[in-house]
Amino acid sequence: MTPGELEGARALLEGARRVVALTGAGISAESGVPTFRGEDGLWKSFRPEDLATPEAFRRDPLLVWEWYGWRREKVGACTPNAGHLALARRALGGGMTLVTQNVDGLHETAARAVAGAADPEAALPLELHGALFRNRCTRCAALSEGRGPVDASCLETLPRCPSCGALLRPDVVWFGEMLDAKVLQASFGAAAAADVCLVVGTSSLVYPAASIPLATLERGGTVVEVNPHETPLSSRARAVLRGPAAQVLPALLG
Ligand code: BV8
Ligand code: ZN
Repeated sequence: MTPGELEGARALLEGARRVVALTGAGISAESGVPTFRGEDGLWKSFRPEDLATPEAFRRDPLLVWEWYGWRREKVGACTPNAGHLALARRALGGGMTLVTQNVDGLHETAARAVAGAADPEAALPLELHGALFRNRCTRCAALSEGRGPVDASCLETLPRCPSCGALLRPDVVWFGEMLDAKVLQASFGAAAAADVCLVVGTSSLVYPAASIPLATLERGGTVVEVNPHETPLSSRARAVLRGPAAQVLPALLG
């Protein structure tokens, strides 16, 4: 990333009335959260179709809960990095909608840290794929907090619904499942109205999330990509900043 590229991207963002920021697992990499398809990728040791699908959960709820229990422990020890904080500060200033594919909750933690006693609302992200630390009942859909350790040693010790006693699941969107219609509509609506879509730390492989920047492009907006590596979106970006989010975002948004 050259100073000229950074200046060009800064000018695009400063000139934008409305910005949508779309983030993926890469923005949390420097917080210690493993990405999905990187070297230490989560999927490396597991295959998505083995674990992050409703079929897998029906077939082997113990294995799926064991994986999510491990992720909760790992992610629970992570804190937002300078990239999350820079985005939260910019979003609190107004004019930016934050949309994330991540389920780690680090954008929300960053929003509350930056807002302090002020209202964090403007920096709370639209969570396309749900939340790792939230449970949903497989029968009555009641939501509950899911932070503690998960005992996946047998069916009897798996998390149960406090209201109806049925088996709980992590409140995330699995492959083959629909995303929340309201969240999708808000995300695509914001992208269609945006002058710039800032795309940070995503391989742009998972749909429909990967279509969000296209909604900005279709309305004549531009894309700025922050990613150390090339992605299928890179060729559509007006500015590409090839660097890690925790370094690039403070320089870009600071
Ligand atoms: C659906 C939650 C259908 C669970 C996740 C074509 C069109 C439409 C759909 C499909 C299609 N083809 C296939 C599909 C189905 C599928 C899909 O897109 N598959 C892909 C693999 C091709 N989509 C779905 O199933 C979706 N549902 O379409 O429903 C439907 C329709 C009608 C009726 C019924 C159903 C649901 C998708 C959601 C799946 N759930 N997660 C959980 O987390 O446990 S997806 C999972 O991947 C995560 O959410 C993650 O966020 C997401 C995307 O990955 P990334 O975030 O991009 O992370 P990745 O590791 O891939 O990349 C990291 C990037 O960061 C890299 O580029 C790297 O270079 C960069 N990076 C690394 N370090 C840094 C960095 N960047 C910056 N700084 C750094 N330091
Ligand atoms: Zn229930």
